[in-house]
This record gives sequence, structure tokens and C-alpha cells, in this order.
Amino acid sequence: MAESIERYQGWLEGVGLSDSTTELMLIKNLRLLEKDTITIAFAAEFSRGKTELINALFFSSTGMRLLPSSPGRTTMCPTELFFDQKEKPYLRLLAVETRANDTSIEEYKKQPKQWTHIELDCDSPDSMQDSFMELLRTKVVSAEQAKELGLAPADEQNDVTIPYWRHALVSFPHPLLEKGLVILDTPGLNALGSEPELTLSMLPNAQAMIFVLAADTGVTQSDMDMWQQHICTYRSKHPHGLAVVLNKIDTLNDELMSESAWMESIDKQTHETARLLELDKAVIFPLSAKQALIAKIKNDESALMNSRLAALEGFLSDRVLSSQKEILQQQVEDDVISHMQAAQKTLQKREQDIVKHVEDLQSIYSKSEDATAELLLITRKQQTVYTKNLAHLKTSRHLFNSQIDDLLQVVNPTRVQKIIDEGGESMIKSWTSVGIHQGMQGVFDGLNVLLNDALEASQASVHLLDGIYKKFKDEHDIDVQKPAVFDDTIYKEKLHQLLHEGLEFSSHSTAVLTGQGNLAKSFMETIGGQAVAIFQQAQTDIMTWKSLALSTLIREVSEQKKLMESKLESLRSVSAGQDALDEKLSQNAQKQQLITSAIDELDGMFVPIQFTD
Ligand SMILES: Nc1nc2c(ncn2[C@@H]2O[C@H](COP(=O)(O)OP(=O)(O)OP(=O)(O)O)[C@@H](O)[C@H]2O)c(=O)[nH]1
Ligand SMILES: [Mg+2]
Repeated sequence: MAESIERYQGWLEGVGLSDSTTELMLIKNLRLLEKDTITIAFAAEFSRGKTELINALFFSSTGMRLLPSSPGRTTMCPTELFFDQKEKPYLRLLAVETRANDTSIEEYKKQPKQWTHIELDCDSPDSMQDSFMELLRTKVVSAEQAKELGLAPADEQNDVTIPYWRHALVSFPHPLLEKGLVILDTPGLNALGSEPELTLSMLPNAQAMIFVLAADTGVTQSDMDMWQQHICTYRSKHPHGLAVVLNKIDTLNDELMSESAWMESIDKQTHETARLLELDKAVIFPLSAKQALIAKIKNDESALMNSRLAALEGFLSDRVLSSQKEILQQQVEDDVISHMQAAQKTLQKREQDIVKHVEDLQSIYSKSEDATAELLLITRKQQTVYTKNLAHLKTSRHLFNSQIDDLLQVVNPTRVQKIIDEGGESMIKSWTSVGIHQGMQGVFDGLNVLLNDALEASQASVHLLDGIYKKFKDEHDIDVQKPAVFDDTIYKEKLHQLLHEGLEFSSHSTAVLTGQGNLAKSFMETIGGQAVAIFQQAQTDIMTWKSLALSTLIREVSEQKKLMESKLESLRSVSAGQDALDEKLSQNAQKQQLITSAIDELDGMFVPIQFTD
């Protein structure tokens, strides 16, 4: 796809149809293809087997239990696994003390120096396993210190064991990671409530989420709490990206049990889980991560079958990975193909015009001098009209642009930031459930007012455009497609979703948040950052609208104007004699041939970009 887009870039230049807007659109799409990553997040209470499952799904080929998994609390910090081709494999760790700063993890990721860097020796499994022990590291701090980091409730008196690291990044050469897969392993027990960025940004943005339950414990109250607080909101956002794993089915079996009794008990639990979570049984996967890992390492086909891992693998590759790929390809395809279709039309029009022009020239052969003079006069008049139209169009564009600049002022992210800062300040001061709810509602009301203002401001521009397009269609039969109008509903929806997530988070985390100035701040930072991002997107979309709104029309009118000019020139050359006319005819024939072959070349480019169909 990327290759074809690059070819198209070259083609556009060759036929003189390349401009900066188009160039930007193509570059944006090439970047999208390049950065094509898919994140699968694993969330659950502690000890349900998240890490073991990740080992079984992705890392059995290392021949070992790559990531540490053991009874009790194991993983202490969120761990992202991916492949960074720019550097040798590594483990990077961010100190837990950074929680006291305002800086987000996303921001820290841009500053590798702030992380403890451990190079991974992929040739030595033992040393790698050693390095990964860092993921389990904890330390004991005073109650005061723990409170400062937002890791202990306000009334804590005793020393507290806290994670040593706040976040871990693992770059590891694995075929799936190399293709752009990112895996997010999270620690059970409260991690979701205490790291707002994880809960409000990393998890909701993952393309798939796997919620893990264990058959030996069944669905406990704390599983249910987690499900209701964090996973349900995810589900409403990505209805097809959620899977629930009922892990440890091997524990339901013992040597005295018949195979069918075991199956029955698995079935019963699956059914019960589906009922409790109000889910379709099809997205619940009973399996044994431990058996699967061991079976894969030992190459034991029948044990692997018994572990039932294959069903989950099927779900991930068919439902998640390939559908995500399709969505991305569709996005790129829509953008590029519609541009190609417009270019195709332009060239076809050019071809028709030349054919018409050649016919005109041929008819001059047989015409009297008077008739030629008359044709010259008509063409001149037409040319004047087009010159005027072009001028008119440019004035309109000026007007349109200044309207859009006003619109951009309305959705300016600095204004958004101001609303958030003001609202946030008062919320941090009155950090109670009611205070947070009211404060957040107030902030979001303010943001919605901005969007309504923006919609109002954009109406005038929409009318202006409608008028211009109508004039050219009615008076000059120029019918080009209008670009899509800036549509504020998507941003409204996104804001609504964000408010909902923020309220959910704060109402379940007040115990941890109470009196934790820093945590309250980082919560506001995360919410604010996402809101600003929504408005930045709106701004980008408006700018795209600004650059696209009149460009096709202007291009079309300039084409017409050029055509008139060349027609005039031909007509003038008639008076210079028969030879000149012959020369003009052969020049035009050549032009026509060039255009025809350019159209052929373009036709051949559609298929490679549409290969998903
Ligand atoms: N019997 C059995 N034990 C399993 C299975 N999967 C995991 N375990 C065990 O359960 C324990 C916990 O597994 P982990 O993978 O560390 O669990 P986790 O969800 O990552 O836990 P935290 O990292 O603490 O959040 C380990 O001792 C695993 O060996 C399974 O399918 N069957
Ligand atoms: Mg774990």
C-alpha cells in the first residue's frame, strides 16, 4: 500500500496535480501505515494468571517462563512489551518516586535518560529471567512517604510496602511485536485505581482487553468490583475488543474425575461467568495458561489441545488483529482512493477538452476567415469570464479563510486548557466525591459551550461555500465534489465519554485520592490532556477543511482558464497560415497521447491500494 501511495505521489507531480494539501494528506497516510500498532491489554485481580497467559500466548518460543509469574502478588508495575527497532533489546524502568511530579508517563517516554536502562541478552535466557525479576521489586517506606506518592490512604500509620518501579518498558525481538503488536501487562490489586494515566488513557486506548478470571476462585467480589469499575466502560467503547478468560481450568480436574465430568464442570463455570458478567458465552474462553505454556515448551500437541488456548488465539488473530488492520487500511484507502478518483476525473476532463479542441481546429480548415474571427471573439469572451471567475473565487477564499481563522480561535487548545485549569484548581481544593462531580460537570459544560460556539461559527462558512459551489454549477456547469464539512458531533461524543470515565474513576478512587494533592493533580492532568487532545483534533480537522474547501474548485477553474488560453493561441496561429495550424494539431495529438497514458497508469494504481477488498 505504501509503495503504491508513493508511486501516486510521483504520478501527481508528473501531471502537475500535486499541491501542498495533497502532499500533506498522502504523508499523513504513509505515517499511519508506518506507525500501525495494536495494543492488547491484560487486566485482572492479582494472581489470576495474566502474566502466565502472556507467556503462553507470546513467549513460549523462548523455551521458558519469560516473565515472572508466581503465586500471590507478582507483577508490581504496569509493563509494556513491544519492539523498538532503533535499539538493542532492553528493559527500561521508571522509578516510583516520579509519581510525585506532574510529568506523565507518556512525557517520560520521550526522555529515555529518566529511566533505568537494562540491556537484555537474548542469547542467555537465564540472564534475561534475572533482569525481569526487577518487575517484582518492592520496597518499604514510611507511611508519610507512601502518602506523598498517593500509595497509602490518609489514615495510614505504619510503614508500607510499595512497588519499586512505576512503569516498565520491554523491547524484545519477537515476530508479533516486530509487526507492531504492543502488550500491556498490569499488576492486580489497586494498580488501576492508583495510576490515573493507566486507567484513563492506556487501557481505554488499547484495541483489545483481556479480563482474566480464575476457575479455582470463581468470580469473587473483588473481580466483580474491577469488572464494574474498569472493564465495563472499556466494553462500551470497544464492543468487539473484549475477551474474558476463565483461567486455570486444570484446577477443576483431578485424577479421580472422568473426562466428561471435567468438561461439564468447565461448562458450568463458563455459563455462570457469562451470567454474572452479562456476556455472550462466545467471548468467554475457558483455558489453562499454565498447561498451555508447558505444552508449548515441551511440544506436547495433546496437552496443548487440552489447555484450550487455541480458541483465544483464534479470537485475537481473527477478531482483533485482522479487524484492526482492516479499519486502518480502510481509513487510508478512503482518503487516497477518493483523491485518485478526483484526479482521474480531472484528467478525463482534460482529455475530453483536447479532443473537442482538436475538432474545433479541424473545422477551421474548412472555415472562412470571418468564421474564424468570430470563433476568436467568442473564445476571448469566455476567457475573460474565466479570468473574472478565478478572481472572484480567490476573493471568496480570502473571506472563507478569515472566517475559518475565527473558528480556529474558538476551539483554541489554550482556551480549553484555561477552562480545565480553572475548574481543576477548585476541584483539587474541594477533593470530595460531590466536589469532583460538580467540578468535572462544570468543566465539561464549559467545553461543550465551546463546541456549540464552534458549530455556530462554522455555519456561516458552510453557507458561503454552498453559495460558491452553486454559482459555479449553475453558471458554468462546473460540478466538483464539496469536501466533507467540519462535524462537531464526534468531538461531543468523545468529550461525553471522557467525562463518564473521569466520573467513574473518581467515584471509585476517592478513598485513595482523599488528601492526595499529587494524585488529584495527576488525575486532572490526565483528564485535561485528553480533553486538549480532543480539541487539537478538532483544530486539525478544521484546518484540513480550510485547505480543502475550495482547492478542487480553484484547480478546476484554473484548468478551464488555461484551456481557453491555449485555444486562443491556436486560433491566432491560424492567421499565421496552414503550416502553423498543422503544427498545433500535431502538438495537441501528442498532448492527448500523454494524457491517455497517464490515465492508464493511474488506472493501474487502484488495485494495489484496494487489495483489502
Ligand atoms: N493451575 C494453574 N495455575 C496457573 C495457571 N495460570 C497461572 N497459574 C499460576 O497462578 C499464579 C499466578 O499467576 P500470574 O501469572 O503471576 O498471575 P497475575 O495475574 O499476573 O498476577 P499479578 O501479577 O500479581 O497481578 C502462578 O503461580 C501461576 O503459575 C493455570 O492455568 N493453572
Ligand atoms: Mg503478573
